[in-house]
Amino acid sequence: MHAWTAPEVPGLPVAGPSVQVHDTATGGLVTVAPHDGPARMYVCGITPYDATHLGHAATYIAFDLLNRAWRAAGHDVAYVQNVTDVDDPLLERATKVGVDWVALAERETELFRQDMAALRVIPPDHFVGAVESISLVVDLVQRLDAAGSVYRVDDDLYFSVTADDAFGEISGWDRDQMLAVFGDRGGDPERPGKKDPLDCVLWRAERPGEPAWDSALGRGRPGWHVECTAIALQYLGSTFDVQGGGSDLVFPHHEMCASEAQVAEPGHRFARAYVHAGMVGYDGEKMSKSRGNLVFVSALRNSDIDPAAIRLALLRHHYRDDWEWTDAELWAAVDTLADWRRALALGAGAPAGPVVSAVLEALADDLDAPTALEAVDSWVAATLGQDGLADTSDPDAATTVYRLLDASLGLAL
Ligand code: 5CA
Ligand code: ZN
Repeated sequence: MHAWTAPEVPGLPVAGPSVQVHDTATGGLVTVAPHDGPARMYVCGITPYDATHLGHAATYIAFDLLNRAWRAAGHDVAYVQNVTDVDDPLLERATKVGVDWVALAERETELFRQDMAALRVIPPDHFVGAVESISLVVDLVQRLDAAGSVYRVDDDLYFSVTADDAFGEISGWDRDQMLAVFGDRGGDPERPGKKDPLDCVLWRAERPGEPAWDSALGRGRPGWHVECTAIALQYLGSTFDVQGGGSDLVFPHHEMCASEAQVAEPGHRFARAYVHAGMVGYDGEKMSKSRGNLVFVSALRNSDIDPAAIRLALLRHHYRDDWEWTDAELWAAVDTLADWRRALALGAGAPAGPVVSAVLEALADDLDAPTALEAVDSWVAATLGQDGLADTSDPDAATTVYRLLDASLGLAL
């Protein structure tokens, strides 16, 4: 499917440093850089039944920082994102509100595109729906079957997690931890007939009233995890640099994706790094569609909030932290942007070189946007505040800082 309109990304006067991010699988910082060709990134996309709340926005902006840090370091980037446009939660919502599931998915996906464009998130090169990927999923399930890792419960097909010796290495969790969340995150640990409670559905046979497609696996629809595995393998190859998403995807989603891929492509690690954004909360709980405690990007946009202020408010938090959205932080961001625009309107200002280095270094160091923003705050304070700037004033400072904010932070002022 089509993505959204790409923002302009201006060039920078200097190249950024090589980029390090926190890898969940190893628990430490790793350098992420292309091995041959572009840097390759897969970020798990939305399930389009209730588009873009601020938690989604924070996660996609985090990976947008990585995209921009890679570009600043001189790399080309190949970026793929899926849309889970057929899955249980989407079908349940469509039934509940009495709309056609296809229409619901299309409407919410379109809203997501508009939100991402407004927030100046660089679009993926491939924005791929599950429905349009059914043949990829069927092929992959057949390969997994040939590798002996698929079995049947009634007419549903399951992946045997014991087929991958490395199962568990992404989350690092023990079985009790896995079992504690599996049922709440799309799994069915209690289903009779499974070989291991943690095994996951690859192909779900048709149920009355549910959509289904004819295939060599019988009539049915894809399971969730295998959708991302199939799309990533197709568009990025057997090994790529980063798989990303929110921390709610560490287990089972990214664990299952990795195991399925590693059974289908023996000897290849799926992603070199697994990068996870913290959860944004609101009113004391994780912001989630099932809890209904949502603040929508589109609602803020419809109230004439500058999307750059939304983006700035989100960037004030490190992407790995769990934190709570408050309206006060949004209003603070609105005020900050007014100050920044005043400083930039002066043209000349405090020397730009140090703020360029500080921002690029902070972002290359595990996407540390809060530190980058502090460097900008200091430049703004120095530019607005000082008498005696004349001696050190940089006549082109504003031009450089504009470009810096736009290219590396996605803030086009
Ligand atoms: N379609 C699947 C991924 S394949 C899915 O998780 N969809 S989602 O719509 O539920 O979430 C989309 C992305 O937003 C995921 O990366 C998810 O981890 C992230 N996300 C969801 N809720 C939050 C939240 N409260 N804070 C931060 N990120 C969130
Ligand atoms: Zn996914």
